[in-house]
Amino acid sequence: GFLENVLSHETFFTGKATVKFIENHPELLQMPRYMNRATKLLNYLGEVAVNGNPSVKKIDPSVKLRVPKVPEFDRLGAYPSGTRQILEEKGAEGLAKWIKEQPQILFTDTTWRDAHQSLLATRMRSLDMLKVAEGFAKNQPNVFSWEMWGGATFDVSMRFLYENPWDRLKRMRAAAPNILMQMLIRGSNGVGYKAYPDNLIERFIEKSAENGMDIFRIFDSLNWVEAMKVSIRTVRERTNSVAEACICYTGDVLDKESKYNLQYYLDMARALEDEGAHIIAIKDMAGLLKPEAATVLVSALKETVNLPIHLHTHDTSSMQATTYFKAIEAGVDIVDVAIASMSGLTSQPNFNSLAAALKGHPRDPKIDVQNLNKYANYWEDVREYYYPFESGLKAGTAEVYDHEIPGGQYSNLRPQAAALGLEHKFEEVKRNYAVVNKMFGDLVKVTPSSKVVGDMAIFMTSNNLTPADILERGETLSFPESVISLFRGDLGQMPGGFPQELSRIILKGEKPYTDRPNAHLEPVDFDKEFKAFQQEFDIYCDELDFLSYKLYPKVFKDFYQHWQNYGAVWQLPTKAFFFGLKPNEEVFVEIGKGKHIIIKMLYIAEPDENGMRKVYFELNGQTRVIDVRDQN
Ligand code: 3PY
Ligand code: ZN
Repeated sequence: GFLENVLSHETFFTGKATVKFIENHPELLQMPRYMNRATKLLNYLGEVAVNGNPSVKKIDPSVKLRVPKVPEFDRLGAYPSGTRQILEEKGAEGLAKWIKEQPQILFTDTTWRDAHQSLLATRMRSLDMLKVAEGFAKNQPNVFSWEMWGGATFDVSMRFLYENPWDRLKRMRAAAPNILMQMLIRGSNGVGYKAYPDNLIERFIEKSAENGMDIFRIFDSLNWVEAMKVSIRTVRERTNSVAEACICYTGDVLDKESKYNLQYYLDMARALEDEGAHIIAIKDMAGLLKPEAATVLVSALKETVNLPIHLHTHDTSSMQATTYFKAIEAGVDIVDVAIASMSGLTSQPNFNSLAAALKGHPRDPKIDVQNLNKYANYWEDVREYYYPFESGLKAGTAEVYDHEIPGGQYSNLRPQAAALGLEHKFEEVKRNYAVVNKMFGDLVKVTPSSKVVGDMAIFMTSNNLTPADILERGETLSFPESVISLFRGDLGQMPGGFPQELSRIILKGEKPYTDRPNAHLEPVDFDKEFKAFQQEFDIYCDELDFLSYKLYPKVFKDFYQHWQNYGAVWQLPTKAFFFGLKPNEEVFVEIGKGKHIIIKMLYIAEPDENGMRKVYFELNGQTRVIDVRDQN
């Protein structure tokens, strides 16, 4: 304990201590804090040893976990200059100009966000990213940007990883000061699933930029430009960052019958340019952009707007590398890729293979593929630890052109259906997804609108309903809350409006909004509410925590409580975090800068008459006992 530390300190021991002693050795006061932290981690490891990690439904003892090998890099050497320096020197508009003028194809690496969101239910932990972040930034300075934040990472990191999402941003920023960091933001829905007050979105963007975010990829889940304006303006006017505005791609641009035809996308791109976007992104969240369509869309966009074009897709069909080649030949400026072992299927196309295939091409990205392959090996080994979150999808599927399910949702939908006992009806869920899309008037399907379509598809499947049933018996049905909310206008308006008859049935007489849902929300009173927040939680909770709380009150509360009980569990190695320790297994944990502890679990005792078990540990060689309630 604390006293022991003071007493055993050499100065004190040898009688040379003065009244200034403690003042001169503040580290001694730190000791009880470290011990307290270590105890909390034992609480966590004890809990996982007895009851498991709630995210891990089944442990597969046959999975062999290898120790991922971090590729070598120059720890003491300077960072080569990269795209971040271009932004710093030239500003957002200068960067956009640079992108357009330089001839190479540029790559955004999504390994840090969309790849694991789409393959592993967003479960990648910061610790596994940070091990390679510095080296990757030093070894691969030609990468345009890392997509490493936003989307579902914000809530998942608190909800399931018990990590502070802001911490990830700050640490990744610090680890890669030469590379542009980018995030996905759902316009007026922020990083959530509903509309937030405008001033909360503004503050969120400002704080994200202040803490290191360079590029905001902004979209609206119904492609409603109105709902993107606050975000675009905030990035432009209150930060030095880049506003990358998305057109979400749906259907088939070559289909003359579709309302999402070429003219539609060109008009939208022009509107976004007028609004002040620095870059236009084609956000192909389901991977529907076919090769020929890419030629047509990219060429037309390049002629229509004066901005760089950034293409995002998912490889669910397994065709998207071909789409990229066509897009590259049509002049697209940047494409999104994921490191080989985290690529393909519902994730992005393969970074390594694409970079290798482009060697000698006039737009050769000049990527060191040999080195990149070492990172693929690292991520391959890391990925094994996340096996409980794999979707089980084994090959590409042409069905995606029919159901149009986004990559990030696809891997979630099966477990969602399974949780309701509908796994054997998954075919029907997918078919109903397309049926609902048609019934709702053909809408853009991306978070959160895609979630609504998924909820309705599951609702219809589990109740054996057809569209005709909905029209005939709709008055007697209680629709999922998300469906009512969509038709009420909580997610905004869609091109052509919602089908009126269906709207009447779903809303049961309630009047929908016709304007922005955010216009109906009370602005946040930051000064007043922040004080109340600190009183409820802790004075150490800062304004970033306050933003987390305002975006996700319940999730933040649970995260905070977890942190109080179990401490900084994000410091635990991934194996221990998900699977716990086996008897006599030992882990080494960095609990502060240069401060390590060694935890060994000895054994778990039988439960007593109250269902409590004692879990025996060794903490830095000393035996410690933790009491855990057996929930099994
Ligand atoms: C998200 O909003 O999280 C997405 O990835 C949408 O594609
Ligand atoms: Zn995506």
